[in-house]
Amino acid sequence: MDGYQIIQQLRPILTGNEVIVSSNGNISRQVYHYLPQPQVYLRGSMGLPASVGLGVALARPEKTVLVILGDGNLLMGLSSLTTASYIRPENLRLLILDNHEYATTGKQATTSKVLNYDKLFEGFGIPNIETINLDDSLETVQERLQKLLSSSGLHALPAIVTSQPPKLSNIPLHPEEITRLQFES
Ligand SMILES: Cc1ncc(C[n+]2csc(CCOP(=O)(O)OP(=O)(O)O)c2C)c(N)n1
Repeated sequence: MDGYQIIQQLRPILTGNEVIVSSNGNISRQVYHYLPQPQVYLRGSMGLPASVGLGVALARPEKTVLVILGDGNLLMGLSSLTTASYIRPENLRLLILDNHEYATTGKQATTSKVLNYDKLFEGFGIPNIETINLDDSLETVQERLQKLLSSSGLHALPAIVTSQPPKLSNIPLHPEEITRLQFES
């Protein structure tokens, strides 16, 4: 399954009480185009989605904060996982869309193929939902996404995805506007 198909699968299970923080590039564009607006669309800040998600989770304790990030972003900001685990906000969830590449900038390979997500998250002390794999059925994908959102406390869900993102236009919002829309809603 492509990352954007996974993002689309979220649509029917969102309750309206979530804030989504999406990583820069394709993922933010997909979240902007396929999921209800407004969300926190990062347009830069590569490596920082989990840190931003942690901040939003602390600022909005009444919301479930779902961070959706690519493997390039995860690898660039790995240290943020220790902070998230240490502070452990009840309302923070991480969904990793791992296509083994920097798809946004021309499909250069990342190093994520060597990652063992079970051990990685175990090491960081973050409970993870069983990884979504390429050949998983739609039902399995939906079940794991549902589990991520409904599990209590900090959880992560890695998803291995193929890379065929649709060409999507840029998000027509300035970062300051994105922040304002979020905190006014
Ligand atoms: C510090 C920094 N380095 C590089 C970039 C350029 N850049 C923007 S998006 C991106 C790829 C992000 O990769 P990933 O998180 O795996 O998401 P994907 O594009 O595969 O969906 C890169 C390298 C940047 N914005 N900031």
